[in-house]
Amino acid sequence: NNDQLRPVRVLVKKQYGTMSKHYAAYLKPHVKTHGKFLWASGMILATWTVFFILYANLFNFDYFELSYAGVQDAQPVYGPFYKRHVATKEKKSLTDLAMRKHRFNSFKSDQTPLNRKIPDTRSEGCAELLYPHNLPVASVIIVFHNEALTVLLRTVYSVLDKTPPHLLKEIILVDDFSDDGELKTLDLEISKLVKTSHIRLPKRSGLIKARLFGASRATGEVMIFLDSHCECNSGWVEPLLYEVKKDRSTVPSPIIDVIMYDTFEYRQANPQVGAFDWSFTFYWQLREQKNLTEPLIAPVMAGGLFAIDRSYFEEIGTYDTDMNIWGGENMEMSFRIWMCGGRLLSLPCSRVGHIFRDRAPYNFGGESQILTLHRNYARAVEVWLDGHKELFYRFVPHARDIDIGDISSRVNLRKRLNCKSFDWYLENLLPMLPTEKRLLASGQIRNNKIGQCVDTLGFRKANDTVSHYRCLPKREPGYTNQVWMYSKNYEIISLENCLDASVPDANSRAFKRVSLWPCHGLGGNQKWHYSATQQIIHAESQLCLSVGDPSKPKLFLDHCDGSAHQMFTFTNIYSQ
Ligand code: LR7
Ligand code: MN
Repeated sequence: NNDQLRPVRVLVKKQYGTMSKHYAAYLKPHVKTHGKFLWASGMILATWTVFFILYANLFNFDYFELSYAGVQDAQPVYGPFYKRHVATKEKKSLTDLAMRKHRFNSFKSDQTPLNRKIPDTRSEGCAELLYPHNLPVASVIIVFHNEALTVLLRTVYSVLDKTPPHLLKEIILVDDFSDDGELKTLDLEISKLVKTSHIRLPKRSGLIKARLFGASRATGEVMIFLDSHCECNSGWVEPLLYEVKKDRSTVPSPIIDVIMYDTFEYRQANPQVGAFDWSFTFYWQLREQKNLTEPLIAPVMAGGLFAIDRSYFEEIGTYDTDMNIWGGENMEMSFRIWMCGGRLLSLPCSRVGHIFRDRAPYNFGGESQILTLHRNYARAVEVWLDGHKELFYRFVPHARDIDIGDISSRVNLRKRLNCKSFDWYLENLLPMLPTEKRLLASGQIRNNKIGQCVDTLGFRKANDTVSHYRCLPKREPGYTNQVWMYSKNYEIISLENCLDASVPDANSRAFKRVSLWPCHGLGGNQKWHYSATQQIIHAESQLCLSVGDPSKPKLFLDHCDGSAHQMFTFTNIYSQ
């Protein structure tokens, strides 16, 4: 009967277009069951997919159990500013706002659980190591000025979660006179947490004094300092405490992983240690390791993240309390610890993430950042660098003119502790850093024909082209880009990089551009002879450093022709 067939015909038409009634009738029972089955299962699948996507997005699975903090249920914990629904357009403007305010994407942080999971980045073999149960107990000290609330809370949550309770005495937050309203609810948030307290300084003191204030309140055997935008990783604390327990004059740091300032992605860092150049710019030196779990000898600490025995911290002279706000205290402390009998380590088995940003988001208490920084540097230099301070001043000339105040108590401290010389420090910890004893010449490299100086133009990455520029007086910013050191290994060094040229094809009259490359100490493309005729000759190719040909790069290699375009003078030549 036709009435029963009608709806089926419609269905069949929809699916197969036109086809004979006869054929449709033949297909009828088949299509009917299939269609229903497909439709039903499709709907079920679609419902589940939609549900899953919503669920996974709204209720991020990516969080840990707050087991150590006493909260057993795994629940995502969001900061108080967490908003679930934000339109895409609004998202962008909130992100821009956050970047301007904190120099990292604090809006992204507000959208991320405080107890999010991060990958275990410890070096291979670390997770299997066993540590003694009776390690010293730690006070964690975190100083901050106008930190983003959720970023600060995540730092604290990660300490609570990743530190076995019997090893954590307390967490001391020191608020360095923040004036950001966002932090009003901090006390309330902290009152929900165990072992955590919060003190507020009565005036802006800078991170050095703020840390000292935290230290004065600490009661644990070991103090661990952290920046206020960190995340501690699995097993971070045991290796630190173990090294201090073995030797109380060891000051270990974790390997500092990277929390991306824009996406908040947590990334593993390579095993590396701190080093510096003559402008006191801190940089990381990668270290090859045979045994991946072995501690690394660190010439200097980055400054923010380290563990130290509480009584040793006193004994070794805490900090220079006349350093202001930010910067240089890590250099001073590193020199002091090494030269006065202690040592600094970086531990590949201890991992803590840190948000690195391009510049400070806060003011420097009414002074310029560079003045504060250079004053702090100069205080460290005058106390610790002995005869080597001239090299520092060559790169940071205006630091010489800064009033650095009284340093006598620090000089006395050095005497009292009977500390070794800076020569000893350099020989043992940074044998590659050029010193006057290791130099033939230094200063600006001036070409007399065009009256300009060889200049890095401020680029310091490997393979950046080197050029020339108007010779700058010492006081002008950019002067440092024209300071070179000509070493007894015949390298021409700018800070930690060397003038480098790959050898041009032997039969081409080709020039080659001259670039910067990390100094390798092997000669080769980094070996230059300074001739009595003032030529700078690339040893490998026997070509001369040249300027003044408009068809070529500003600084290039060419056949030596004795012209003034290939004659250079150094500011200082050292008699041997
Ligand atoms: O006036 C201030 N008061 C503060 O309490 C200025 C800063 N601070 C706080 C601030 O909120 C933060 O928690 O001090 C901490 C460090 O300040 P950052 O994060 O702006 O400094 P940074 O990470 O750029 O700088 C590194 O060098 C500094 C030199 O003074 C300190 O030693 C930092 O602790 C140090 N950070 C690290 O070592 C982490 C790894 C970075 C690297 C390399
Ligand atoms: Mn920091």
